[in-house]
Amino acid sequence: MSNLLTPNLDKKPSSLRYYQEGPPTSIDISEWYLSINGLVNKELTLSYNDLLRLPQVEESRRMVCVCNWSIRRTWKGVLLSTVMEMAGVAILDNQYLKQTSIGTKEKGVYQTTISLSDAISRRSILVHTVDGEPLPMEQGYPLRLFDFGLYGYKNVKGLSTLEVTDQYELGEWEQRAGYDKSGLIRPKKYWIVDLKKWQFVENAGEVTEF
Ligand SMILES: Nc1nc2c(c(=O)[nH]1)N[C@H]1C(S)=C(S)[C@@H](COP(=O)(O)O)O[C@H]1N2
Ligand SMILES: [Mo]
Repeated sequence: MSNLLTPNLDKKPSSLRYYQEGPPTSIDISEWYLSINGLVNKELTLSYNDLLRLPQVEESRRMVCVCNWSIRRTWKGVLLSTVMEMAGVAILDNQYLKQTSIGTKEKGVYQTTISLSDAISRRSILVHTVDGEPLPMEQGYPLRLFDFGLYGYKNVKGLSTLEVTDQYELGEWEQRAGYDKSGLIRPKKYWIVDLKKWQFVENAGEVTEF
């Protein structure tokens, strides 16, 4: 399992620093479902075990935060394309995916909307495991949708609903933070946590060159 471990993980900025609505204090996994609804042919309600029984992928990919740090880790889960196929979704331009977190009573939910066709073409993953272990609560247990071409604020932790929609809107927390709607990773200098150095990223979108 050691090849799955992220170097310098202890130097990663705290998850709680960027957790706007905060992680739920506890989750009864037998009560948790991922709902997939909206412009679908078939609404889906998937349990944690349903997701674990679907075809899995495990990939080393880099996530980038809008506040200029980045970390490459090994993420495991189900391709977004797998569940979109199951829901009978035709992948069209001008279709979006509105993600909603489980959230907390005190601070409500976190929501963000991304382009569906871009997310599919970038092999987005519904992640349940990182470096061989279930996601810690602060990092999105039980499930987190990752489009690795987008900044971290577009990857909802503690996911509960995916709605296919034709409305492309900025979420309330994103608005409060002053974030851009597309969330596409921009070329600039980032602190690369796992490599312990600053590195310039030349191209927009997913960082694949290191
Ligand atoms: N539900 C939810 N998911 C979220 C956020 C949030 O506030 N709420 N913050 C995002 C931001 S800005 C970042 S950088 C990452 C941080 O992920 P980490 O816990 O793996 O560091 O989570 C993202 N996902
Ligand atoms: Mo972030």
